[in-house]
This record gives sequence, structure tokens and C-alpha cells, in this order.
Amino acid sequence: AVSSNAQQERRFPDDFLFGAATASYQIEGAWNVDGKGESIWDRMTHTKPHLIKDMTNGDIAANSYYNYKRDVEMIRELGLDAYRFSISWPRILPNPLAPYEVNQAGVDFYNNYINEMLKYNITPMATIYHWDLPQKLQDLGGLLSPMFPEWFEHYARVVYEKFGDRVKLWTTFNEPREMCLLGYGGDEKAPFLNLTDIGTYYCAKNLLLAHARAYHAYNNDFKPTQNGECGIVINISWIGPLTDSEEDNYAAELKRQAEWGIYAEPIFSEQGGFPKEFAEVVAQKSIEQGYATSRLPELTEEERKFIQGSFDFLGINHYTGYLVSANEYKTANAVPSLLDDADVGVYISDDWLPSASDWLKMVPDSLYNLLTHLKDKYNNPPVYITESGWSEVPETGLIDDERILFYRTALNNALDCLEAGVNLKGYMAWSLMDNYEWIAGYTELFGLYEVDFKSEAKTRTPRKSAFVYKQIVKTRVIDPDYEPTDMVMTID
Ligand code: GBH
Repeated sequence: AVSSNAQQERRFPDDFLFGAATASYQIEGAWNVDGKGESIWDRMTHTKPHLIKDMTNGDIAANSYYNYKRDVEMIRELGLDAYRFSISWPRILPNPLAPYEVNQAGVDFYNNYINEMLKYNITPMATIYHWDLPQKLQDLGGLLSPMFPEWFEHYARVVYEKFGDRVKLWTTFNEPREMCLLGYGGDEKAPFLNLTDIGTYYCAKNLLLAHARAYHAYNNDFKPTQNGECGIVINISWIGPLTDSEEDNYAAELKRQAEWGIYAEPIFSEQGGFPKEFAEVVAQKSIEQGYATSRLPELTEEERKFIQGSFDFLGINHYTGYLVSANEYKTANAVPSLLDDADVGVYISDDWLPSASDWLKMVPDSLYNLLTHLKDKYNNPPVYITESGWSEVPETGLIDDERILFYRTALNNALDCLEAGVNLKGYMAWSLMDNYEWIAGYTELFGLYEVDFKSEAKTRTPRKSAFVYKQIVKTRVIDPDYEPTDMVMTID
């Protein structure tokens, strides 16, 4: 172990981008205000509230549509370099099939938001799509429609056009896995389609094509004048082998390919296309199951080339990890599905601290293991950690010592990565404030700031972790002994 003195000498470079992240549906509220159209999360939470743990929705959430100046003030209090936020598609294009019918009130909102950030030298990083699809496009098939890439490119062009003079860091999609596996192949995210056999894979193909269209649109038509960068955000857990055996190593690789490789490999690998071993397994199983072709659709040579290399950087949402075994810890997967295709066992150690979310454990070296793995795999692309964070139950309140431990652990990993030569350019905490945690409603909270959802004003109060994060950002050093002297927040 490194002594605390030696650790204190390890610094983040001055140009390392520290930030915090949020997403439109989770914070904005104002779901039907000023011409905004209906999204799939509006529809789903209104018509099927029982799917949400506490039967709540994002109709009001943290009400950031009205509180955005306070949100930017919080970023100033924390002394952050950047703010990652997402743009609501139905707020910009309530009639999404008429992409030139732009909702001016929606544009005004994001203009005000972005200008408020720039006023204080905060770098905006915009997510073009973070799960709030216009319901109208879902009615036409959503991400399963072959039209989807065209719809998405139209929308992306609108936001580049409106905001690209000021936004220089763009990401197309947030977390393909959550949309495709859990939304189309499962029933844990809108649109809850549960098309287990092919939903995930058809979604993945259309998403990759849509991403590539939006990337090339930016690269060809906006980058020359706007000079920004465009990437994608993929959620990647660290997945390691349970033992050093060849079988467990192969099982872990297969699971990595299934969980994130199907989205990352076509974009970031040298050769492009879906990951080889996994594609072979799905093809083989599909035939055995009586399908005419592989359930994982082919990419034509032209599509493969179009998608390959469509990035300026890789955004990674990283929270946790687990170990994989070829034979042990398996659970039955009765139906054709991604989980059955990568039919491996998953092991989670009792030593890993649990959070308020069942999927989130504190895995001490996961960020380091992951980023060094990706460095070698994809030739060291520029990487931003676009989300990283820890959930607590509401009762935890303001003294969130486990979250502090999580951030110190993750950021120590980040320093290890910098020393190992990983091209890591920034780190965004999830989340700036408590927000609507999808099907968990308001029962699992990730905020550096607590939000009093019962109050009219949706009052924000800094947690202890906010002071610790602020100190790290200010000094560029992780002091393991730092304790805030009081809980009074100021703008330095
Ligand atoms: C992110 O998802 C989201 O981008 C963000 O909106 C969200 O609020 C935040 O993180 C916290 O959850 O895979 O079947 O076990 C994090 C990704 C979401 C991955 C939940 C694991 C659990 C379902 N995680 N998911 S499953």
C-alpha cells in the first residue's frame, strides 16, 4: 500500500476535466410545458406506474427546467470544469418527423442553460440522446425501425446547428446496453418490449448506424466550422475471469463481448464489425434454435466501414464489476436471449460493499482494470469517464461516507490509469444532484447534492461528498484524511 504522503503527491493534470453529469428526463420536469412532446418515459410512467418501484415519474423531478441557474451555481460551488447534461428530443422536436419544425421554447431553454455555463467558464458536454425518445417515433418502431438512423441524424443536425457554436463536446447515445438489452430485449427500461431473442441485436445494429450517421454529419458538416468533438457513451462494467483457467478466461471474454463489445467493437476496433467469438456463438445457437439466420444481424461491408472509426473519443459510464465463470454460478436462461447466448456464471464477492442499487457494488480496482484493458484493446483512444457514482437510500441524508469512499477509490484508480499511460481526459461524477432513477423512482439516490423532492422549490443541499469532491477538484490531489470543517458551501 502507498503511504498517504506519497499518495498526496499524485496529482491530476490541470487540464484534466472534472465534472458532474445529469440527464434531461431525470432532472428537468416540465414534461408537458412550452410545447414539449411526449416521450416514451412520459407515456410509460403515466400508463403503467406499477412498473416503477415507488409508482413515481419524472413529471417534476428536480424541476431543473426552472432551476437551471441554481444547478449551474452548484457546479460553480463545486469548482467543476465541465457539466454533462442531455438534450430532450421531444422538447426540441415535438413533431419529430418534421425535423425543421423546431420548438423554439425548447431551444431557448438549452440556450439559456448553455449560456449560463459559459458565463462561468464551465465546459458543456451534451448528450444528444439519454433515453427520452419521442413517443411518436416509438409508435413507428423506435430503435427497431430501419428508419431510426435517419430520424436520429435529422435530430442530431438540429442540435449541432442550434448549439454547436458553443457546445464542443458531443456524445450521441448514452448507454446502448441499457436501451437495447433492457428496453428492447428486456423489460427494465422503456419501451419495455421484452423481445428477448432479437430485440437487443436489431436495436444494436440500428443504434450503431444512427450513431455513425450523427458522427459523420458532425464530422463532415459541422466540425470544420465548429471545431468540436463527437463520441458515444458506453456503459462498461469490469468483467474479469473468476479463476485463471482457460475456460473462465474465455467465458469472461464472451461475456464482455455480449455486454459491451457488441456496441464498442464495431466503432473502436481496428477491424470493425461485431465481436467475432460472440457472433459465432449467436449464429450457431440461432440455427440450432430453428431461426433461418443468426439473431445477430449482419453488417454489410459498407456498414462495417461506415461505423468503424466513427469517434473522436470514448465516453465510459463505469460503476462496478463482477467475475465470470464458465461452469459455476450459472442461472437458467430458458429462452433464446443475449443472456442465454453468453451462457456463463456471474460471481459477486461478499467483500464488495453494497450500495442502495442491487447491481452496484464497490469493486476496488474495477476502473483501473477496465481502462488498462481498453487501452490495449483499442489502441489507447481518448477516454472520458462520463459517469461514475454511488447510490444511497434517501434516509442516508447528508453524511454519505460510503459515497466518499467510492469517489476516492475510483479517483485513485484514475490516477493509476494516468500513470499507466491511459489517455484519460476527464471524470464526471454521477450525479450532480438526486434525480429520478428510472424504474427505481426516487428510492436510490446518487446526488452530490441532496434534493428535497417534497419541497416546492426542490431545494438542493450539498452532501459531505460534495465538499470532498470539491477539495479534490481544487487541489488536484486526493487527500485521504480530508474532512470538511463545516457544511457551509461557498463559491471560491
Ligand atoms: C446510468 O446507468 C445511467 O446513465 C443513468 O441515467 C443512471 O441514473 C445512472 O447510471 C445510475 O443508475 O443490468 O439487468 O442488472 C447505469 C447502468 C443501470 C447498469 C442499471 C446496470 C441494472 C440492471 N446500470 N443496470 S441489470
